[in-house]
Amino acid sequence: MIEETGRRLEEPARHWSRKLRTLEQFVIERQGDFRHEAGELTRLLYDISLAAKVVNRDVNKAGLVDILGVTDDQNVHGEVQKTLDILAHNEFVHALSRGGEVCLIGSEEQEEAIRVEPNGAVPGKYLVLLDPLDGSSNIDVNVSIGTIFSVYRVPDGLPDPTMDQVLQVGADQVAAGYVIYGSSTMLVYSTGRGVNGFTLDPSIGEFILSHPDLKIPQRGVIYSINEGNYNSWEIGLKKYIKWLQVEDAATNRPYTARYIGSLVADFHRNLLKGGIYIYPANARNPDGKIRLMYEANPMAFIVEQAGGMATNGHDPILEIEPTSLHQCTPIYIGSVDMVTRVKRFLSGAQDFPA
Ligand code: AFP
Repeated sequence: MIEETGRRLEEPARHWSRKLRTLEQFVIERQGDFRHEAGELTRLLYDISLAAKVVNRDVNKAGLVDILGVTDDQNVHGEVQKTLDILAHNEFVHALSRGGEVCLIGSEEQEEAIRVEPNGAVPGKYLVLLDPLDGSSNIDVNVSIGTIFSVYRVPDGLPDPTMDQVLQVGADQVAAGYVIYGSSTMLVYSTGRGVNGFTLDPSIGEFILSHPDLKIPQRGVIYSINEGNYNSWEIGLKKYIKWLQVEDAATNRPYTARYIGSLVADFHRNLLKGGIYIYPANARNPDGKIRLMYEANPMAFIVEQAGGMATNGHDPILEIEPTSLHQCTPIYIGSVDMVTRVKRFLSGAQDFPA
């Protein structure tokens, strides 16, 4: 476009910005994918992304707090970590309480469900379950951490439900996602029509579509598991891990071990590159350590939408009947070929010396 004076109005930078799709624009464009009232989900995802930006800012400041000892009452190591956990919990709860879409929140940081007062005459129709800061033991060593969220619709006819009344199998999630606070900050989510990833551009404060229609490779060469617990694993898992470590050019073995100890970070890497994340039952954690409702289910929803697989070793994660908000489950999640293979070892259909 040219002004009367002949000066060009369109600068190259403005032209470039037209190609960007922000999370908000994308969610609005894709409202038709959502089987319920689309505006509600748009608002809910907006609230989540806003809280994520605030938590991102605080996570980035954590190191500075460490060095500068910013406030008198904050003492460094364990305290900073604890403070960030609670801070993230508060941010997400506040953000989700504002819009009026949510009636109940379940958080890893709080034993009891949080009831959200209706914002007007009509109570919220959604239940949100979240792990506000997953992998928090990694905060003070500057390693990636994340937030995981899971969204369900509350069945009609339950205006003031209790958590027990609305806990549902993972297959009933209407949306799920995670935020990874890493070398860059990303938000990855699905409403059941594929998976899309957005990278936070800190200069404009927006999540920008960077990974459209994510698909996990069908097979990978990365396995992520805390091998320190080897001695207390079931025999099938021991055999599988030994099988992965044998040299065999035809199957690209030995595979590569990568374990950060942050589910979000390990999962995100395996989603992009192909791989398997395992947290099995062990002596200390007979039901595993990963929480079904706000860790396993949302990640299973994402991985299945990306063409991958998630199981507790026998059954699909998304079909496990929940019994309580904080229950744990063993989890094997990632590329289809790898999850299928480990299931064969667990069932005894494939054998190898442990
Ligand atoms: P924290 O949030 O307590 O650090 O737990 C993180 C987590 O639930 C998951 O993100 C890790 O993969 C897993 O625990 C690590 O557990 P181990 O330290 O037992 O390997």
